[in-house]
Amino acid sequence: MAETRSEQAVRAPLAWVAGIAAVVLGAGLGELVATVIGAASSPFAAIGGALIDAAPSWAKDAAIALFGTADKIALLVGIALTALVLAAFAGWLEARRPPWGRVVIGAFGAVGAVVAMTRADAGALSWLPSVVAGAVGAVTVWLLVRMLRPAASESPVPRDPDAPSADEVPAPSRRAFFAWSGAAVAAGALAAIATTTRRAGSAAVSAVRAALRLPTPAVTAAAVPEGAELRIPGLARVVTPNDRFYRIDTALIVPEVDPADWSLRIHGMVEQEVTLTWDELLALPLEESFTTLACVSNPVGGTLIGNALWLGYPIRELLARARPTTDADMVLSRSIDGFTASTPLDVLTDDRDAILAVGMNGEPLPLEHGFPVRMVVPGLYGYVSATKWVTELEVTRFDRSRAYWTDRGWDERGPIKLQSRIDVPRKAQGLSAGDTVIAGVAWQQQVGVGGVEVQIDDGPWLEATLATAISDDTWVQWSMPWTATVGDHLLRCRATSTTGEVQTSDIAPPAPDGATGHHERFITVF
Ligand SMILES: Nc1nc2c(c(=O)[nH]1)N[C@H]1C(S)=C(S)[C@@H](COP(=O)(O)O)O[C@H]1N2
Ligand SMILES: [Mo]
Repeated sequence: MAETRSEQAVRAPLAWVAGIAAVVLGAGLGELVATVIGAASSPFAAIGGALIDAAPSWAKDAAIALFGTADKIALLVGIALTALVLAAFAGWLEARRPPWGRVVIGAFGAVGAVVAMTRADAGALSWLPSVVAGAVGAVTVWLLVRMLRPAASESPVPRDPDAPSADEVPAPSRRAFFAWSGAAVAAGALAAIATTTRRAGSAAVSAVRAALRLPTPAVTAAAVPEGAELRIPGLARVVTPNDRFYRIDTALIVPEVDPADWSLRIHGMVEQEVTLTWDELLALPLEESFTTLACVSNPVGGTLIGNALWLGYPIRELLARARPTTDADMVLSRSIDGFTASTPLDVLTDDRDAILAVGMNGEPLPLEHGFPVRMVVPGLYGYVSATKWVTELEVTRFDRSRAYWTDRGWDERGPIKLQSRIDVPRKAQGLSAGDTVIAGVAWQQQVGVGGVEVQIDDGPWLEATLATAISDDTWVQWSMPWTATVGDHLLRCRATSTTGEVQTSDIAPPAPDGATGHHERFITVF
């Protein structure tokens, strides 16, 4: 059969090119449509988000350990590479077994559409970008592969036996094939680039945030004490600037929540459901407080921790309006993108500065830190307390519901453990012998740090000097003079809490309830 012969005639590498060009064009246009429909509908974002949610905890831990806060970029690159391999396969399939290449690409579009619709932040049209991507990809692969088929199969005239054999595509049509494939790739890439500029340039919510003026606090935090900041080069600043604050979340695309559309619903085991709008929240007497936020995934010596001046309203006051029933013991907070955290009710109703925050270091929350409203709760790791883009507080019980991470095996309560870290001397640069300083930070929010000790080369533990703490809810800097001698040295630190607890040397990984062990640093002195 002429048809069969011509199908086998297409060379595999050309078929791969056809598949890749088709998918690049489809994906690019799909992303472009998503900028109109809403970022959550992006096929990449939807599939990436679903993968993040579906991934086993060990994979996520490994990703954070391997890529740190670049874990999302790594995931997107991984998805893109996988898509390209599948695209090449679909091109090959279209050449060998039409119409299966088209069908495979179309099916991926359909899967993307279903995934996009099942995301927590899906809109009514979230399926559209994936369907566009799939349809454009399918049609394009069909057209491109067709160009690769020898004209013979379409012509009833028997071929001249001296003409190029059937597996040779005539040069003119091959040139056309490359031209069209190149055009498809270029158009897809252009569409993708347009997507990024559009997102960066005209993001309406960024503009709203930039124009926003937060109200003056009703309760102002005391100024950072003189002596809280040791000003040692290389030592983490006692108040972390917003643009240096660590970011950890499951959101592949930062949710864009317009304050005008924001509201918080408090419901569940309450006597009175409460709804709060943005304007209502800003009209309340807002309070400032310094709280150090820490991630449970922070390894010993890690940097997934930061300290900021937050502005917000006490959650206890809002819960008092809602009146939780006496058998409730947990608040499940939910963000606009479906993330949830389970916080013990008593933690949210005692007198600590557990707040619904709108401000961070004198500015509205940055988008990636939860704009317009997030929770900040001193003393608990972020995964059980610090819900960003929060829209819902459901009062419930630990034995009735579970949260995003507790569902994946992490501890239900998540109190922050006593920890300390050496910041200087820095690891990379060698140190020259002589007088220098060892310095770092230590923390146990809600409890407070009473002291830090340093051990050099398995010698005695030596008392470091604590800087003035801002409060028990923040980390505190510490330092110790050191006369460094030539050679290799091992530095170690440990904190003692205000209650006399000494930071354990037992080594535990971050999962399931936070890393323990002493931070150690090897240093070569020249
Ligand atoms: N909506 C949402 N909020 C979230 C998360 C998330 O994945 N989604 N991650 C939590 C975790 S694990 C931590 S450690 C803190 C980090 O807050 P930051 O990114 O502002 O530093 O946010 C918490 N709030
Ligand atoms: Mo975290």
